Amino acid sequence: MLQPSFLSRIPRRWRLVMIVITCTILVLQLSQNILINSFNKPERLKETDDIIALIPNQTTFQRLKKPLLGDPDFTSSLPQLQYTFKPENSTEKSKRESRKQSVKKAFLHAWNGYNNHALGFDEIAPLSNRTKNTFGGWGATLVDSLSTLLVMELNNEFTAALPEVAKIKMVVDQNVSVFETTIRYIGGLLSAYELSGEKALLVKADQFGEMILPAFDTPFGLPYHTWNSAKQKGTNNHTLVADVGTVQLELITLSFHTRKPIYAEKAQKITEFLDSVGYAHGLFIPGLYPSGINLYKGRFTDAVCTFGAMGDSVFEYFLKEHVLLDGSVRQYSRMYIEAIDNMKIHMLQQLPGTSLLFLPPFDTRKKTFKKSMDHLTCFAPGMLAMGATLLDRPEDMIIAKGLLETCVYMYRTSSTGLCPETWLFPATEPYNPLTYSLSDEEMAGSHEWWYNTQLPPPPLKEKFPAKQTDIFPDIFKFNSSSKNTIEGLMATDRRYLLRPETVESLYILYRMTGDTKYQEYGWEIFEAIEKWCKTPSAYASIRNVNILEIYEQNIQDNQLDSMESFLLAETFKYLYLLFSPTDHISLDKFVFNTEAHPFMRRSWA
Ligand code: DMJ
Repeated sequence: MLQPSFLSRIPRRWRLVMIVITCTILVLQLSQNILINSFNKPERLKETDDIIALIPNQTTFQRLKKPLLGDPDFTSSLPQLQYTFKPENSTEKSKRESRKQSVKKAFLHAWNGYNNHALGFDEIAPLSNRTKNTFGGWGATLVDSLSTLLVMELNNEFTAALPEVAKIKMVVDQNVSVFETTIRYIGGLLSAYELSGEKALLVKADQFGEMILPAFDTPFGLPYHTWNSAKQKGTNNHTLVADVGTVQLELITLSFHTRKPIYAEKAQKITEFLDSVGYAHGLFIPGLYPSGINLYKGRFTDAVCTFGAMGDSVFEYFLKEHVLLDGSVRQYSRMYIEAIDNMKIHMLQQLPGTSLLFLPPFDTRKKTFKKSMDHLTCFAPGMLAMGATLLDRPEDMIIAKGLLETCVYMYRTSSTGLCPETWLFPATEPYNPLTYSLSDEEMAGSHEWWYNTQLPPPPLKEKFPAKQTDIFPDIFKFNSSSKNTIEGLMATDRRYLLRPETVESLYILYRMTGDTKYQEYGWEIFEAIEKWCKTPSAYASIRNVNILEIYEQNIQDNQLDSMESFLLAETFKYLYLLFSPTDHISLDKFVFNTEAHPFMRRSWA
C-alpha cells in the first residue's frame, strides 16, 4: 500500500500523468471486454447450434458406384445450376473429346515430372528439376493432385500415389499457412476420400485437422496466419480475412465424415465473428470486409476491401457454405447478399461503350479505389453466376459475364495469349445497370428517360436480352493477329503464374449457360499454356506475358522456375471439365472448395 507521504512527494504534474495513464488503460480494457462480450452474445451463437445439430452422430457416407456423377439419391432444395444441354452430335463430341484428351495429357506431363523429380516434396521447380518445400514439406503437389487424378479417371496413378500419402509426417518446425494447409491438404484429402472411399485419406485429413486445431485458440477464434506445429506457436497477431473465411467448407466436411463437431464449431465461430463485427471493429460498409485483421483485438487493421488477393475467397465461401449445406442455414446467403449488394453499389466499375467490367480493391473508409485488378479476382464471375441462379439475382449473371469478358480480354490482348497477374484500367464510371454496355449513340437515344425522372426507366430485361454472345462491340472482336487494346488498359505485373481463376469461371459459365464460346476461350488459354509454359519436365510460370514475338525462339528465357500445385489441382482440372460430358462433376451434385477440390452435395435437413 502506498503511503500518503510517498504520494505527496510525487510532483503534482506526475500524479496527473499517472491518473491519465491508469484511466486510459481501464477504458481500453473495458472496450476490449465489450468487444469480446458483444461477439459472444448467446443469440449470435444460435446458428452455431444449428450447424452442429446438422453433423450426423454416425457417418452416412457410402462409397458410390459412379462417384464422378455425384450422389444419385441427392436432389437439391436449391434451384438447378446447370443448363439443360441437348445431346451432342458426333462432330461436336469428337472435337470435345480430343480437347479433353489434350488437357489430360498435359496434366500427366506435369504429374510425371513431379513424380520423377520431386515426389513427396511440395513442388517441382520445372526448369532446374530441383525441389521446393513451400507448404510444410508434406507433398503439396501430391495431395493437391489426388482429386484431379480421380476426376480424370487416372486410377492407376491414383492407387500408386496412396502409399506416398501414407508416408506424410505431420509435425514440422516450420511456420506453415493455416489457410493453405486447409484448402490444399485437408480439402484435397477429403475430396479424394469422397471420390474414392479410401479410408486412409480421411484418417490423414483428420490428422491434419488435429494438427491445426490449436491455431484457432485465440480470443475470437480466428486462426493464426501461420502455425508451427513443432513449437505449438503462431507467428503474429495479424491475419487476413481470406485466411479466416476460407476454412469453413473443409472443416464442416471434416466434421461430417469424422463425426467430430469440433471442426465445424471452429469454422462457425469465425463466421459468427464476421457476422457480428461492425463500425467499432473497423467495418465501414456492411459486408465489405477489409483484408487485414488483428486477431487479438478482433478488429480490422486496414479499410481496403478486395475481391482479389487477400480478400477473394471469404465471399466465395459465404455462397458455397449455402450450397454445401443445401440452404439449411440462412446466415450464409444473408451474408453473401449483403456483401454482393454493397460490392455492386460501391466497387464495380464499367467502361463506357464496352461490356467490360472491373472490380478493383476499394478503400471503404475514404471511398476511393485503385484503378487496378488482379487475376485472382477472375474467380468472381463464376461465383456471381452461381449466386444469380441460387438466390434469384438475374442482374448478377449479367455482371458475371461482363467481368469474365474482361478477364478473357486480358488473355486475348497479350502477345502470348496469357493473362498478366495485375493490370491498370482506364477512367471508368460506377456500374449502372441502366447505362452498362450502352454505346454513345444508345446513350443519346436514351436521353429522355435518363434525364426525365418522371419517366420510368426501361425494364432491365429489355436492355439485356437473354442472348449475350454478341454483346461485344466490333472493336473487341479480334483474332490473335489483330490485337486491339484499349488506351490506358495495361499490365502492371506481367507475370502469368499458371493461375486457374479465369478457367474456373469459364467452366462454371459454360455449364450454366451452355454457351460454347466459353469452351473456345478456354481452348485458346490451354493452347497458350502449352506453347509458353511447357518445359521438358513440367510447366513453368511466365515472366512477361507481353514478350515481343522475336523472343519466340527462346521461350525458356521467359519462363520462371516455379509451378505451384494449383496448376494440377485447379487449372488443368477446370480445363478438363470444360471439355467433359456435362454430367461429369455436375455443379448440381458437387461444390468446389477454393482449391478446386469437389465436395459432394448432400441433404442436411
Ligand atoms: C489457389 O490456391 C486458391 O484458388 C486460392 O483461393 C487463391 N489462389 C490460388 C490460385 O491462384
